[in-house]
Amino acid sequence: MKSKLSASIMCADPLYMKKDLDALAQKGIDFFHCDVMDGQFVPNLMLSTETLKAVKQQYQVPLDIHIMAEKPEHVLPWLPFGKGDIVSIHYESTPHVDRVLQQIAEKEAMPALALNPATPLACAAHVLDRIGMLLIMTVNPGFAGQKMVPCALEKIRMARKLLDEAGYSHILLEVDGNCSLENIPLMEEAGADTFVVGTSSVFSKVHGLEKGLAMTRACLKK
Ligand code: S6P
Ligand code: MG
Repeated sequence: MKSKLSASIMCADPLYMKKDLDALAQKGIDFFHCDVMDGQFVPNLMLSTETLKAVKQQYQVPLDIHIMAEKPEHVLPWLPFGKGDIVSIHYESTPHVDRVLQQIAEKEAMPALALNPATPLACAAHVLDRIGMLLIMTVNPGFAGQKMVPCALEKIRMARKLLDEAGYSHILLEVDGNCSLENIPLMEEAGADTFVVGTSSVFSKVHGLEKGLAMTRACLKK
C-alpha cells in the first residue's frame, strides 16, 4: 500500500490558514487531518464546526476528521463529511463504539477507530469489520509539538501484525503525533501507512511549508 500524508490543519498558521491549505491542496496532499477537541476528552478546544464546513466547501482534498470528544455521537451530526472522507472516534470516548462507527458508515464516510497510547490493541479486535482505518496515537492527544511516547513503535508493529494475521491488511494504519523526518521512516518500517504530519515535519518553522512537504515525502519508502 502506498504511504499517505494527512496534514494536521490545526498546525497551520491560524492567521494565514488559507495560504497554507491552498499550498497543500495545490501540492496534492492526500488528506486534511481535522482535529476536533471538546475540552473534556482532551484538555484543548479545536477546530470549530464552521472552520470544518469552510474547509470542506473550499477544497476537494478528502477530510480525515479525528474526533477527540466525549460521546462523539453527539458531535457527529454537526460535522461536514461524506463519501471519500474518513472519520475517527476514540475507543475511550463512548460505550457505543460499534454503533457510532455504523453511524459514520451510514453517511458513506470511512469509519476509523483511534486508540490512546495506553489503550490495548485488543480494543479494536471486535470492530475490524466496521473500520477502514485504525489510528494509533503516538502522543497523548490534545496538543501539537509533543514527543512520541516510548512504546509507540512496538505498538505500531503489533497493530500491523494483528491486522495482517486477522486478514485485514486492507485497513489503513494511521499514526498521529510527532511524525518527524526521523520518526516517519521508523514508523513506516514498523507498518504504518498513513502519517499525520504537523509541527514535527510539514509545518516545521525551520523549512517552511513547501520544502517541509517535499522533505517529508522524500523520507517515505512506499
Ligand atoms: C493532537 C492531534 C494531532 C496533532 C498532531 C500534530 O492531539 O490529534 O493530530 O495535530 O499530532 O503534529 P506534531 O508533529 O506537532 O505532533
Ligand atoms: Mg489528530
